[in-house]
Amino acid sequence: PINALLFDLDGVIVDTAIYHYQAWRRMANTLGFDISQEFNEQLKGISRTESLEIILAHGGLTVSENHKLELATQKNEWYLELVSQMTPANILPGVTALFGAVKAAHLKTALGSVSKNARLILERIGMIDDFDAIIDGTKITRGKPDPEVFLKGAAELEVRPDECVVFEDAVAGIEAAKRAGMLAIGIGEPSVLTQADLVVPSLAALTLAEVLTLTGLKT
Ligand code: G16
Ligand code: MG
Repeated sequence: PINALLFDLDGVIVDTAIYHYQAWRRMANTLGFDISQEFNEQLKGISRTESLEIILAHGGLTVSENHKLELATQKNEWYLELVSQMTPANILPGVTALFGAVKAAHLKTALGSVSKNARLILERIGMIDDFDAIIDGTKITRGKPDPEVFLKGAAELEVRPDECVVFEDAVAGIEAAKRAGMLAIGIGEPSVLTQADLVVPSLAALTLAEVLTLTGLKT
């Protein structure tokens, strides 16, 4: 049976992806190049340091480790300026209703995000007390697609991986969930999230009852 629901943050609970993109783009522009929204897709669910490496390679730049640290810090400051404006109105459609049903059914919930700012964002949107466990970028050593973030979530909730269903919008996140031995529901496009057990356009398109019938689909 499914006993726990694990949620990615960015792109599932809130749409901070646009803020990450704006902050990275601002940084790239100061370095003399631009990044497209299409390019940004591959950064979803990827850690800050790995994202920086991918962007620098895209711009054809080699910089010192010290300079990398400065760039990552500057990007994060710009990102946090955008996050500081967030309110509960930024919670994505369907999230509040699903959490209501999950609590009523006494199922466990965990956050599984590689972001080091996850707690701050949950505070801003008023959801910090809605999770039984919060696994974020400060608790893991390997980012998605490594399954660590979700395996730690299951461990903290004291459930087995095969009792968990993961909600993810990123290709790397779906891969992490499957490598963890969990069911994976993709939020986005079926043509992009090809490894997911089910793909929906948003959490608003899914009821808890539909989630719980998924066990039979497991491959
Ligand atoms: C999120 C985003 C990534 C971001 C990462 C690290 O992951 O999808 O784009 O690079 O967090 O964030 P920060 O710089 O705040 O530590 P997730 O797992 O929530 O989708
Ligand atoms: Mg995400």
